[in-house]
Amino acid sequence: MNESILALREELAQAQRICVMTGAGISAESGIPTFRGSSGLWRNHNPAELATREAFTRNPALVWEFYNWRRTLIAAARPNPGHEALARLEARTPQTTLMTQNVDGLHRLAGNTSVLQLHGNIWETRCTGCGRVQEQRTPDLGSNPRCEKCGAALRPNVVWFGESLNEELLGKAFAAASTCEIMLTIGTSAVVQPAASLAGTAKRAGAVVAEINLERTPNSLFMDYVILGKAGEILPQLVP
Ligand code: BJW
Ligand code: ZN
Repeated sequence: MNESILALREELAQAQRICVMTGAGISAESGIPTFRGSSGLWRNHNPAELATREAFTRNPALVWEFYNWRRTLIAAARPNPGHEALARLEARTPQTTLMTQNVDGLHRLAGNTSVLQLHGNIWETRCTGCGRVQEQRTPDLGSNPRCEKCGAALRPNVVWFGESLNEELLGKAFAAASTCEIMLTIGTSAVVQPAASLAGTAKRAGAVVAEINLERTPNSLFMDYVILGKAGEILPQLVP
C-alpha cells in the first residue's frame, strides 16, 4: 500500500466528522458511464449537453431516450467495492455526511442511510404542469410520459444546468463542509458548481482535503492528498 493511502487511512480512522463528495466516477465500476471524457459519448451526443432544459424543450423525446437508457443501465447496476467502503465509513463514523452529484441511488443501495442527493434522483419524475413528484421504477417510461393528474409532460426529477439545487440540501452540504475534519472528493471532474466548491469550503475551514480520481482535477491544486486510481480499488484500502 502506498504511503499516502496509509497516512490518509490513519487520518480517517481518527476523525469524527467526515464529509464525502462523490461524482460519476464512483459508479463507473458499476457499469454506469460518466458524463465527461472519452467514454462520455452517447450516440454522438455529449451527455452533459442532454442534461439541460434547452435540450428538453427542443427535443423531449431525445432527452427521455437518454434517461430511459440510463434508467435501464442503472436498474441492472449494483454497488461496487467503492460504494461499499463508504457504507462501512458511515457505519463506523456516524457523523459522516455523504453528498453525491449522482442520481443513481447506488449509495443507498450499498447501505448509506443519509445521502444528500444534490442533483436529484433519476427514479423520480416531476410534472412540468402541477409539479407532482413521483417515484417510478419502470426503467423505460417511453418517449412522452404524461402526468396522470393534469396531463402535462413529465420530466426526470434531476437538476439540469441553470436550475437551482434544493436549498435545504445545499445548506446541509455547506454546513457539513464547514465543520468537518476531513473531506474526501471521489470520482468527480470538479467542474460543475456549486458542488465543486464544497471541497474549497472545507479546506478554508481547516479540514484535511483528499481527492481520489483517475486523473487530476482543478481542485487538485489545493488538496492535501491526491490519490490517483480507481475508487473501487482505493476506497477499500482507506476503509478496510
Ligand atoms: C473515476 C473513475 C473511477 C472515472 N474511479 N474516478 C461559470 C462558472 C461557474 C458556474 C457556472 C458558470 N456558468 C454556469 C455555471 C453554473 C453551472 C456550472 O457549474 N457550469 C459549469 C459546467 C461551467 N451550474 C449549474 O447550472 C447548477 N445550478 C446552479 O448553479 O444554479 C444557480 C443558477 C441558477 C440560474 C442560473 C445560473 C445559476 C446546476 C448543475 C446541475 C448539473 N446537472 C448534471 C445532470 C444531473 C442529472 C443527471 O444525472 O442526468 O449533473 S450535469 C452532470 O455533471 C451531472 C453530474 O452530477 C455533474 C458532475 O459530473 P461528475 O460527477 O463530476 O462526472 P464527470 O463525468 O464530469 O467526471 C467523472 C470523473 O470521474 C472524472 O474526473 C474521471 O477521471 C473520474 N473517474 N472513473 C475514480 N473508476
Ligand atoms: Zn401534473
